[in-house]
Amino acid sequence: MQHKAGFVNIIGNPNVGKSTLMNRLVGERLSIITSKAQTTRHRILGIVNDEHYQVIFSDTPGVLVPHYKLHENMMQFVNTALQDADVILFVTDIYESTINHPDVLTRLQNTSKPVILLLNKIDLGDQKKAEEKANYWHEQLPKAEILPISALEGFNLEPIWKRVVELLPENPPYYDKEELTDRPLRFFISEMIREKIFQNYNKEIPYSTQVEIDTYEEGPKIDRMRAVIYVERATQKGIIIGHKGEKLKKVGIEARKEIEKFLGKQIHLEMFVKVDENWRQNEKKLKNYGY
Ligand SMILES: Nc1nc2c(ncn2[C@@H]2O[C@H](COP(=O)(O)OP(=O)(O)O)[C@@H](O)[C@H]2O)c(=O)[nH]1
Ligand SMILES: [Mg+2]
Repeated sequence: MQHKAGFVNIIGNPNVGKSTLMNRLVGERLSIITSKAQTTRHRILGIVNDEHYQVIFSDTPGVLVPHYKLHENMMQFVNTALQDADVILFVTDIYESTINHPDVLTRLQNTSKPVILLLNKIDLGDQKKAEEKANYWHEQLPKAEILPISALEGFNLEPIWKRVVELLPENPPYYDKEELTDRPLRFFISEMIREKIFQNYNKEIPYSTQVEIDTYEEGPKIDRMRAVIYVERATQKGIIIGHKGEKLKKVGIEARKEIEKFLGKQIHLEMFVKVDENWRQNEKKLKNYGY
């Protein structure tokens, strides 16, 4: 049997469950998940290896019409993912009936790549609603295979696996078979902190925040790390820290627990808040932060 390998790219509007699905399929918590839109800012790879195949899943930012330079760069991740996919997993849910950006629908209609349309959050609706949506999407994307799923509850994910492996092209592995992702540990740690920021602050705060891991020292029993939280304005710094530092402390405790679970080891986490004026609008700063 020839070895199969390929890129299976997960695309869709914000909040439909792309990151939840990716983590389910990969079996690790690589992508952060919150109830807020635009949590995922990068393209994140999750690699699943078997003796006979290598599936490289990509989680991507939600499709949107850009308002910030950061958004433009986020959409760039989506566009590349549409281009280099061997299989496209287009995720929508039982409530949605549009794609936020018209170009993305056109590209899905015209692509020669196989598209599997996943109607997610089936756990929240009835059969009738799911059928309505399935009919609607069948008209929009006649070539797509449609599967109702619940990423959250792990419902109906087996057929995705089956089809994905069938559709994978014959290729040698692209990545080392031991590898789970292409990103360094520090990236995932900063993402876990960002997740807690999304969960603890409102309005523009989470969106104005960037997290960098400054130092990381591995120890035999405990790893020590220092994170810098960047915000766009001085007023936001005060909000992040909160009265007597209570708010930041809460974020720190929650993030530490998450990171310890991920690493399977105790950590010491130090956090600082700094202002980086209007970083979201500055191409050079965005590059620097990896966008
Ligand atoms: N009820 C339900 N909620 C889901 C499901 N999948 C994801 N969610 C929730 O939808 C929200 C957005 O999920 P996320 O994976 O971050 O979506 P993304 O923005 O597309 O990556 C989170 O609150 C998830 O818990 C599902 O199958 N059923
Ligand atoms: Mg996401």
